[in-house]
Amino acid sequence: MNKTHKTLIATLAVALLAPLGALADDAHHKPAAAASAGTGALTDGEVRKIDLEAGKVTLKHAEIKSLDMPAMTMVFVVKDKAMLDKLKTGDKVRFKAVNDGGKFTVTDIQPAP
Ligand SMILES: [Cu+2]
Repeated sequence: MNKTHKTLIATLAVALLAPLGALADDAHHKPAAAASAGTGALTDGEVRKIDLEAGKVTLKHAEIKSLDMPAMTMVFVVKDKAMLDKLKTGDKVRFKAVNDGGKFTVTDIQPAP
């Protein structure tokens, strides 16, 4: 094997391996799946019970990152009782909740798309 051949093989090897390296590199640097971060993020939930008098709603909800809460079923207070008018048990919803001095309060709720 003469020098020219060695150089050619080395060049080919680089040409073949470089794209693989680039792919692997790309995988490592991909941003974490556009996290549903952001303060306006809504959480998926399902209405389990509505208490119009008390202004409370029981929701089976997905993880709420902003409240550091795993998925569960729990009672929320609603900011405005009128929010309950458009809801009924079994509805799939998307909502936003805040921790208002220890009271988990729904500030926005809408039908799931
Ligand atoms: Cu909860």
